[in-house]
Amino acid sequence: MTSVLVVIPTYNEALTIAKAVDRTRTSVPGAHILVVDDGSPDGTGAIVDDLAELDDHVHVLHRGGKQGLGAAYLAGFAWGLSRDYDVLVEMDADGSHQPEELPLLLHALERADLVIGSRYVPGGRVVNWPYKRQALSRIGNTYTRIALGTALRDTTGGYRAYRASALRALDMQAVASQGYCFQVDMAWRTIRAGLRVMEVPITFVEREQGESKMDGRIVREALWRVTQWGAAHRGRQLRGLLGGSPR
Ligand SMILES: Nc1nc2c(ncn2[C@@H]2O[C@H](COP(=O)(O)OP(=O)(O)OP(=O)(O)O)[C@@H](O)[C@H]2O)c(=O)[nH]1
Ligand SMILES: [Mg+2]
Repeated sequence: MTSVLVVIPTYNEALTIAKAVDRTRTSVPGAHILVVDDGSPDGTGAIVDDLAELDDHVHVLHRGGKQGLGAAYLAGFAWGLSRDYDVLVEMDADGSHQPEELPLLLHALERADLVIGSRYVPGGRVVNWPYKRQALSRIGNTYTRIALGTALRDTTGGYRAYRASALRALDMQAVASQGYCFQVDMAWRTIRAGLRVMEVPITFVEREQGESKMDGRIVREALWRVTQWGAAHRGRQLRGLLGGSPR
């Protein structure tokens, strides 16, 4: 039996979290859920405390204040790995990721170490995203693919399933990425570790309630870091071509 932990980071998701938890419980009844809340001023943490009281499959990790998506996931992964879950899933609280599609990700994980729910492979869809937001995501993903030379179509996607063994094989202490660049960082580390990364199509739906935490700082961080990783990668390739050590 595989034990699955779905990690859901939250900051001000009082309007969306109960539904996300409920849909996930229905879709994969055996899975446990860990909500990592950064002291949301809107009371998200207290809502999940109530849910956890009624359901032993629901857990909460309360953190002091808003510390970014990456830090929340690292804390959630550490929580899950120390409790020996076999699979750790990343999912947003805002309804963009459909819990009903989780069985597809878990099924694909039988043949991979990381499965990314992808908007940009055949069969993947984006619903109700404003043109500007969609353009930013597509340009970001295309830039990442060219800079890093990967075949992945949705490196920034945040609906994912990792084998615990894959997370254990990565040097997560060294992950400094905070915003959605965290997703690129983790995918890139997984590829470089020689692990198997697979994309499965998902339908991504724009949030209907609550507010996005996406901002210019998050975009600048991603651009800066991806460019650095790309330059380092090309440098390694060049040294390899010139006969030196590729690393
Ligand atoms: N714990 C924690 N969760 C966060 C933080 N920032 C964002 N989140 C959560 O991460 C998930 C994704 O954040 P969103 O605001 O939806 O950002 P996004 O999906 O990149 O952007 P949109 O597509 O515009 O919604 C949501 O569940 C947020 O509540 C943070 O600093 N700490
Ligand atoms: Mg979102």
